[in-house]
Amino acid sequence: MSAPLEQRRHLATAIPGPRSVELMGRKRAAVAQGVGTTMPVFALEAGGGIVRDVDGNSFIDLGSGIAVTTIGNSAPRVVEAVRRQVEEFTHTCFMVTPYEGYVAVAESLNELTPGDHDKRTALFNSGAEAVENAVKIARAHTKKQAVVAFDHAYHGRTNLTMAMTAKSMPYKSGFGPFSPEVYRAPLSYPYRDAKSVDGQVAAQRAITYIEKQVGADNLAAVVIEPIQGEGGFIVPAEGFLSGLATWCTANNVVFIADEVQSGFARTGEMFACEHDHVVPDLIVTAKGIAGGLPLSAVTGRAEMMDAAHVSGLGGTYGGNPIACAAALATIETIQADGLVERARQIERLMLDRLSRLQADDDRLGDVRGRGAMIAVELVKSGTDEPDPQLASAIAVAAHQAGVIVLTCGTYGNVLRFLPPLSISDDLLIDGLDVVAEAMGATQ
Ligand code: PLZ
Repeated sequence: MSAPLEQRRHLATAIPGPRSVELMGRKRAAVAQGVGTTMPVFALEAGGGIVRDVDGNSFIDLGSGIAVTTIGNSAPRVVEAVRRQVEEFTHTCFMVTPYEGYVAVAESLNELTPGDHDKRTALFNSGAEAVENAVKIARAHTKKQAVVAFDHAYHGRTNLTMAMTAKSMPYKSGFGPFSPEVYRAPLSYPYRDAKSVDGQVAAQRAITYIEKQVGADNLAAVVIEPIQGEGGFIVPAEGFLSGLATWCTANNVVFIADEVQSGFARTGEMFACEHDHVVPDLIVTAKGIAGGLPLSAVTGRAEMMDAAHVSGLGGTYGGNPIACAAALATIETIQADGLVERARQIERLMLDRLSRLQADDDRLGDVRGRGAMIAVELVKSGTDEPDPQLASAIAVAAHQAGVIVLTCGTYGNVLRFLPPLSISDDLLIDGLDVVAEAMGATQ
């Protein structure tokens, strides 16, 4: 085992350093430009709350590789489980000769996801692939075709999930035509909705739209992120998700929660829909599920999951044994280390710090989120007009000072914080101080 990574922000060179600059040159010459870069620094090692680059710079990680390394990079139980599995076998294809790890992950997900009904699980590789499969399952179960997604939604980059994703640039522009029978309904967006639009009103607004423009008789599934990720960490008003779920049940429509970003202890519950006491018919998980290894899942009501005929679901790598070993170790880590509670502590620390900043600076239009999924929506002073330039100026300044932060939002004006739950309070406070300083410097 290599020495543990020192948990300290440290800049050894200008950002990016010379070795990263050289590697960026090679990237430009070898990798398609469509695959973008948030920060032009190349990672060498990562763990706890730190990512160290090839020039010896140590960054505070407030991104977790987009909400993936929730339990921390190279988390000890994951490293050990993966090492053991790699030595035993790396792949057989679960559809050819099955193995226990896959079944154990399915059992865990059936147990951990909301609701005590009979459940089944199928495993895949990426979030988008799992969302696609959830839609396949809903169509097979209802024998209907239409799918409703929401304003600001993000569900992936495959053809069907591009259709379900709201934002054109950079995700969809020029890549159509998109899958048919996908409709978009209005979301509950408390910061931008009129005061009179509470959760129930927003749910009714969406339901009316769905009934009038799609028709429950045609609708297989409503797919929603319980807390939106790429769309801006939008937490819907209380009553919105439950209103939709109730309507779905009454209308033979499958209610699918896309918890790819919000799942696995990230928000201070194992799954974000638990905050609203909503039990989805199908729940899609990925990202935080396996400590960084590619794995995703669809878990849901047995009668719906089993609607797809034998061999109708699958894929060469879905539920790869190494990823399954990592997932089991990840789940064990969340439970043994009390990481759901840790996410709540992180929420208190971040909301407290960011609300104090907001009190002195009205460009922080909204501070929102749950657990270790917290964001600031930036606006022009004295207005609610989105300010994407400010968001990117702050992000770039934070990067230069040694903090990894990401932006998001339909208008690109949201700074989001997704620290690993393995980060120390000291690092988190230092990271937020850097962000605050970056914000101050733009005044
Ligand atoms: N559903 C809610 O957040 C992935 C996308 C990064 P994949 N979000 C990060 C990018 O720019 O590609 C995501 C998500 C939600 C689905 C997905 C898709 O998951 O594993 O990236 O396919």
